[in-house]
Amino acid sequence: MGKKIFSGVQPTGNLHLGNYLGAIKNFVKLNNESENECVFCVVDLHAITVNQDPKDLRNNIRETVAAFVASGIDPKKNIIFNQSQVSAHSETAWILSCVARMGWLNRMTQFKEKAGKDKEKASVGLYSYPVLMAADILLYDTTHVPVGDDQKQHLELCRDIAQKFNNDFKVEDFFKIPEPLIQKEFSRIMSLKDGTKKMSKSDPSDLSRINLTDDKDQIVNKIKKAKTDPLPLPSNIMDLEKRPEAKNLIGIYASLTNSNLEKSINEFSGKNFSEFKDNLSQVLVDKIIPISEEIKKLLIEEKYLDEILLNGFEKADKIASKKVKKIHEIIGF
Ligand code: AQP
Repeated sequence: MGKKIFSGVQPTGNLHLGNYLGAIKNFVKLNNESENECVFCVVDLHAITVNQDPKDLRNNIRETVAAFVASGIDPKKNIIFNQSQVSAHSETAWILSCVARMGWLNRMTQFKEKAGKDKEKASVGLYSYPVLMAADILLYDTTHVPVGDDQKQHLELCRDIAQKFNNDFKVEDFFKIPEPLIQKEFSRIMSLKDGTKKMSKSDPSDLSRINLTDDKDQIVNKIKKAKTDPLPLPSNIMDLEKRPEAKNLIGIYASLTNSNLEKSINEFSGKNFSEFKDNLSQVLVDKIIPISEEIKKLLIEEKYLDEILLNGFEKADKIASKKVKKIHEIIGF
C-alpha cells in the first residue's frame, strides 16, 4: 500500500541547502513513487510566528512553490497548497491546543532555541506552533512525514496529541498516528560558518548557507570561505566526529553524490581542504544551478504559480473540511 505523505516548508525566504537535503530531496523521491499520495504545504501560518513583512511574505510563498516545482515535485500529481487558505488548519489547531498539555509543549527545544533569552517577548504562536503542525498533519490522515532531524520532537508531540484525542473521545484510529521519515545520514545540515549550528534561513550571515537561488560565483565563494580546521581530511569516521565543520562539508558532499560518509572519507582521506572544496563546489554547482535557474524562470510566471496554489487549495480544502466536520461531531459541537 502507498504512503500518505504530508510535509511543509515555511515561506520565510532563502530556502537553503539544509531545506533541500533535509526535506525537499526526500519529497521528490516520495513523489516519484507512484503509489504514494503526497501533500506539500507552504506553511505561512507558521511563518508569522515571527515578524514578516507582508510584501516579502507574498513573494516568499510563490518562491517556495517555485522551489518545490524546480526541485522536481510534480504539481499535477501532488497537492501543493498554501496553509492559510485552508481554514481547517487554524480551526483544528485551536481544538488540538485544548487536547495538548502545557507540560508537553514546555519540553519543546525548538521554542527554547528560537525564543532565546527573552522568552517573555516571544509570540504565543511561536510557543504553540507544534500544535498547529499536528493539525496540519492529522487533517490528511497522514501516514508518513518527511522532515529534517530538527522536527523530530514536534512529530513525537503530534503523535501524542493524536493518541490523546483518540483516547479522550474513545474514537480509536480516528487520527492516524504518523511516522516520521527522517534520513539516517545528513538529516541536519550545519552552518558553513559554525559546524555546531543548524544551517538556517534566519542566520544573519548569508555566508552561513547555500541558498537555492545562489548563482555559481556565490556558491564557489561560500565554499571557499566555509570554516574548516588546519588538519588534512581524516581517514575514518571516528576522527571526523571531533571535527564538526569537516563532518558537515563531507556530509554535504556525500548526500549530493548519493554516497555515504565512509566512501566520501575514503575518497578524500589525507587530502587538504582546498582540493576537497573544489570538488564540493563542483557537485554543488551541478545540483543547485539547474534548480536555481528554474526557480528564477518560474518566478516570472506568477499566474502559473498562483494556479498551482488554487488547484492545490481546492483539493486540500475538500479533504480537510471533511475531517473537521467529523471532529465537530466527535467533540459535540
Ligand atoms: N539545516 C537543516 N538541515 C536539515 N533539514 C533542515 N530543515 C530546515 N533546516 C534544515 C528542514 O527543512 C524543512 C522545512 O523547514 P522550515 O523552513 O519549515 O523551517 P525551519 O526548520 O525552521 O528552517 P530554518 O531554515 O531553520 O528557518 P528559520 O531560520 O526561519 O527558523 C523541515 O522539514 C526542516 O526539518
